Amino acid sequence: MGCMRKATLLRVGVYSLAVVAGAVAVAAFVTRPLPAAQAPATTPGLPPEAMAWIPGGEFWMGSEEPRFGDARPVHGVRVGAFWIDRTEVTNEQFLRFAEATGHVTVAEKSPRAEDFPGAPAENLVAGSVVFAPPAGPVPLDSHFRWWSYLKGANWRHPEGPGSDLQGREKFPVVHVAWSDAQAYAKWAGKRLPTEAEWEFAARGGLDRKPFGWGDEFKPGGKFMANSFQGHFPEKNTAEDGFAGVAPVGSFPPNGFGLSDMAGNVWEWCSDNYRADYYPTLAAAGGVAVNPQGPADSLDPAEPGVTKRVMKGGSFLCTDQYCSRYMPGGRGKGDPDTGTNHLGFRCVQDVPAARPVREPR
Ligand SMILES: [Ca+2]
Ligand SMILES: [Cu+2]
Repeated sequence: MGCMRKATLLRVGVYSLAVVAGAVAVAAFVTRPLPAAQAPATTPGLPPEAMAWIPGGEFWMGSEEPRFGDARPVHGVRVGAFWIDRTEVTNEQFLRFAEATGHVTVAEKSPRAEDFPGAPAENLVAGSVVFAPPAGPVPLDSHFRWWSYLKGANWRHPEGPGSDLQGREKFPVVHVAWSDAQAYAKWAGKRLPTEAEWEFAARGGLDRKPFGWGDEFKPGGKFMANSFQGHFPEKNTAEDGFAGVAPVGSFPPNGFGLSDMAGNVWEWCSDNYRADYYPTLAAAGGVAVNPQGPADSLDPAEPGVTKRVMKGGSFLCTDQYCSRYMPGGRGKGDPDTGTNHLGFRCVQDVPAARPVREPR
């Protein structure tokens, strides 16, 4: 459930989704052995605070999961080494950034009429997109049945003007636009991960497993991620302990020591989103070295809307609808639209790294 645009909500409120374009052409998938990721003998210097070392390496990226039309084919990718935040950026971390810089997020500013043609003037009020479950079961044909634009919602007020961050210091910051995440990363001396880096990190050193921890969603009956149980979207039984967002690190970390790489909140990546990017990479042959995403964006479901990649799924992900807590799944979003299930984490380059761009 990663694609909900503020612009559309502001304009019409209720809207029928365009038919999602059929599965992208699948390039021939040739199974070739890739060397397992190998950690260098030593990590460079002291670990930055609260970051984990990702050794880099080659891996199979993407997913053959039938519902993920844009994650095929699985293709070989190499990423360099980097540091990555062990957790999603929290409210207290984002508060330090906001206080240090005076940064005002997109959701805190009134939408400008020229940016939202067709929106009635009374709708041009600062706010953000929140999950608002319907009273009863609904067809899963349109996410407008459970998303709405809430005036006054932003990262300081996640559920609108009546809510605040009291007791939510360790929760992931939400309602951040892609540019807000970029600004934070720059301030922190970091950057957003590429989609390839993010997925390599999320796989925790495992090879082509459906989940970041292995083969089963609930190994030994144990929840490994904050997702949605019950009946989507109206009845969340919160069997995993959380009906909404959870404090970071509430579930077991993966093999690289990273928490919440599945579920909790979606995480922005730096890449442009194109549904046909993986077939393009696979068709180029060989191993894609440190892919940075396509030069432009195309989502056949909403042509003309530039989108960025997001990964990991959220507390709203369920196998009834989306299942994108699987590391190979891909999300996409309008960079100006934050929601209450979308956040981010950052990466940092290794200072003494060799150049990671190599010829194919
Ligand atoms: Ca949950
Ligand atoms: Cu989902």
